[in-house]
Amino acid sequence: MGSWRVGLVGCGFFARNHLEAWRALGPRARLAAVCDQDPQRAEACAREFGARAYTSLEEMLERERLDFVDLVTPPAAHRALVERVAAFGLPAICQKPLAPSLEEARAMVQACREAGVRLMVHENFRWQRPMRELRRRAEGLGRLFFGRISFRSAYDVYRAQPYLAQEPRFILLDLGVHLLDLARFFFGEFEGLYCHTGRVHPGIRGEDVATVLLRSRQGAACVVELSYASRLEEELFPQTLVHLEGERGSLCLGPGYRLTEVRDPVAEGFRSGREGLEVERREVPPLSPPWGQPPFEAIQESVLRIQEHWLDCLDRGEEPETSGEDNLRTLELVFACYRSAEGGREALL
Ligand code: NAD
Ligand code: 89V
Repeated sequence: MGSWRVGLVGCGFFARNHLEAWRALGPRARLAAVCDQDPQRAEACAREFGARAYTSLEEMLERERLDFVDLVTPPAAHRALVERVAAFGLPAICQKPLAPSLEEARAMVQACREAGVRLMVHENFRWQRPMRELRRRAEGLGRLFFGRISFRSAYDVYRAQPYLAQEPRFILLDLGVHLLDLARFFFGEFEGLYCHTGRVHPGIRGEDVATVLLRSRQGAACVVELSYASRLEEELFPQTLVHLEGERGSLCLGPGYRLTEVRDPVAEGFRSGREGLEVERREVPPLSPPWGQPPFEAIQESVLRIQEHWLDCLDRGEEPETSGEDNLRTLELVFACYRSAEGGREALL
């Protein structure tokens, strides 16, 4: 196992989680340099995390001997940075969404393929502990025929991420990308979808509510719900609730990370009625990392897990789960949602 030298670009709101995770993953990873176009941000980060500061990627690449680059900049900056890192011959991690358009995302993936370097999209929701637990247990449900993946909140996401209020395409691209990736994680690939979107908050540009009905290649239906306008009795941010039904039982991840599993212990395939069904309830809260802070622990833990996965892949020479190629299929779902919502009809994949 190596000690991998990391250069990180983009020292804003979310980078702190990456930086803390690299620190926690030492000595397998060693932060060598940070870069931000804002010199004060770069220097503050460099001081706090013991790295050298740069204001240009070019200079950082030329002066440092890096093993890979971790990009935590806004989506509009991703393409130029990923392509430059690839041309330099280094692997890259790029934050989600990979790009603001499918064309740009495809060009980035192609550039990495042609340069022969690995690209992982930092698609972290599937690395949340309850999601891994659901996926493991879903194997015992037989053929899945229904799912609901729901994120409904009134959390003021614009306070820490004010740029989200200015995005012409907001919740599907920023948050939907996570839940659509979860849908693929549980159900595999989809062949069609319907989507309805809306804007409730009067002071933002894009959509802040969306409902998607997906049809899987195996014939399952999965509903994905997204909202930053839901004033509910209990504010659950950033919990994602999941309900899965299969031929032999169901799984339900509810508020407070309560997981309920109902299964038929005897059946091979489908059996009618409730007789003999077993019910198991347990809690699967996130295991907060050392820097974890409420309410973000589930997300912070998933950052640590996906970065650890990247190091495992580098050690073993393997492709990460959410490689650039893989993530294109998630982004295809996102843009199919916009097509469906704008055209008022099913969008085929
Ligand atoms: P931010 O605006 O707070 O920080 C971005 C930083 O990048 C800024 O400091 C900016 O100066 C710098 N930057 C921009 N272009 C640059 C360039 N070309 N070279 C060097 N520095 C540059 O944004 P954020 O909220 O930290 O979001 C960054 C990324 O992280 C986005 O893609 C966002 O979607 C993603 N994000 C992911 C999660 C998650 O759970 N996976 C959560 C929040 C944000
Ligand atoms: O980009 C994101 O993933 C954020 C969230 C708050 C959900 O982490 O918007």
